[in-house]
Amino acid sequence: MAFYVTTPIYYVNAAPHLGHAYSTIGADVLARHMRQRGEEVFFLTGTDEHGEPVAQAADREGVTPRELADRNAERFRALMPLLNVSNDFFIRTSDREHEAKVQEILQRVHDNGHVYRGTYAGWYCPRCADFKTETDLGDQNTCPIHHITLEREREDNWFFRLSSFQEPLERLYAERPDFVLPRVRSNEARAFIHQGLQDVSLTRARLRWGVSVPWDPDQVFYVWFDALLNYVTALSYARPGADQTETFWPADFHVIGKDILKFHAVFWPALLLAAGLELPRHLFVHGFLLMQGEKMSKSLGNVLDPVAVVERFGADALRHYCFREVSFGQDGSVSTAGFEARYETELANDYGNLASRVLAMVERYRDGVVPEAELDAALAPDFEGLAETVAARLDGAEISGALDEVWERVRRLNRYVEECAPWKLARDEAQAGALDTTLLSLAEGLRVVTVLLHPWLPGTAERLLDALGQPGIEYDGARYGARGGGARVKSTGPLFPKP
Ligand code: ME8
Repeated sequence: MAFYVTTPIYYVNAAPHLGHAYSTIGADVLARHMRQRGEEVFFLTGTDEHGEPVAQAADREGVTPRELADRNAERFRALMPLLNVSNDFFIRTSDREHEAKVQEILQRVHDNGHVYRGTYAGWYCPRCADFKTETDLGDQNTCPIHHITLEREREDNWFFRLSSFQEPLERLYAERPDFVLPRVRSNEARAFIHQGLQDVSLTRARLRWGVSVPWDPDQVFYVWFDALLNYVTALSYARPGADQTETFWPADFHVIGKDILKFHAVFWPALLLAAGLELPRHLFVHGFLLMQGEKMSKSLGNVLDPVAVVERFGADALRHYCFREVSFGQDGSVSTAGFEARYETELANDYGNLASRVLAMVERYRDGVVPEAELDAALAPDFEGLAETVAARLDGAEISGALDEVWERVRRLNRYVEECAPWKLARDEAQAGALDTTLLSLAEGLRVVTVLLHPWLPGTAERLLDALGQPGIEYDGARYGARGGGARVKSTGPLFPKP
């Protein structure tokens, strides 16, 4: 079966920060898990390069939008391998193929009768690239997100008949309660639709940095329509010479932050319906990473640099921290101190020490070969149904919930070491059989949690499975008892050394 997951495409008006890394790692966890399950996966990320957010930032820096886009797109692209992110393609909306496909699809939307000429008069935030209603505005006509004073704009452009999708969208939300997850975000989208949908500008007259409108070349498409379409256009050219749309569309998950809910939960399905395309299966909407109580954002400047974190602690540590510290779907605070604490207590102590103890005991007591013995039945109930539970959680993109399930078992294995005290068994020849059972059970439990942890900790999991002499990460090996004894272990340095 095919599985298609996407991240938002990020504006190239500044360097990436931890918020961007967060969505991307979330999508990567789903992609890696599905590959373990043998699915054919396509995982897309990339950059959103048109519109005022980029044009104005370029102006401020005294470079052309193209120069700024080239510079920052490269930083986002380079971030992916640093984060151990396994995207299959990196789209840039300035790709010629993307632009051509946007023109083709939006021409069709026009020809299908969903577009008309009109005049926009109202408020617009060039940083959000969003049209604001009076009720959206903060004090003195400011953008409530960017705190900048907005101008009233008036321009002749082309409108998309969003209002005519009122009823189909209401039906969509009534029929598919899991179209938007978690449920609170679905309710939010429904409430927005319920207020009554207004038509929205499809094109901009005053801007040059964008995809030009085929039926009116003096205009460019409003950046959000150009951007949303990336999810479809990428499939047509990501693999040279092969159009993968049939295989992967509709997407299984668009992972997004709650700031861009309206665009994805309202504009996007309406646009797809207007273009005669199928709707994605789910949007998963996560919350904000906060720093000092505020949304981490480039305009507020309270950002953590993911590159610096990775250089100090490694990518896997960051991937683990994000989903342990903040429940995926909710807002939560992050900090360097919190990061260090979890690194120490969970990665270095809970997991890293467990791994080094198990490897060392097999080495010391059984010359480095995991004994062939009976598994300890005492651990069986703790692992019963675990792989299925983790898979079911991840089918709903519950990335923190799934990780919690596995971490409970990591802790269970630590308690098991203390309960069995293999160092005492080793002193008594009569307990040789019991020691065999304990060592096999520990090696097997450690192997199972490591296979399950692979989506979060891909580098660590590979290293540890190799040290256990059991390199496979396939999901059907994620059952306690799926492998027996006989493997030769080798030592590995500390998995999570002191930074
Ligand atoms: O909105 N916490 O791009 P963008 C969690 N180009 N996630 C965060 C975050 C935070 N503090 N800050 C950013 C755009 N993000 C458009 C998207 S999609 C067709 C076009 C993440 O660069 C989160 O996923 O402003 C959020 O939705 C996204 O970055 C916004 O990135």
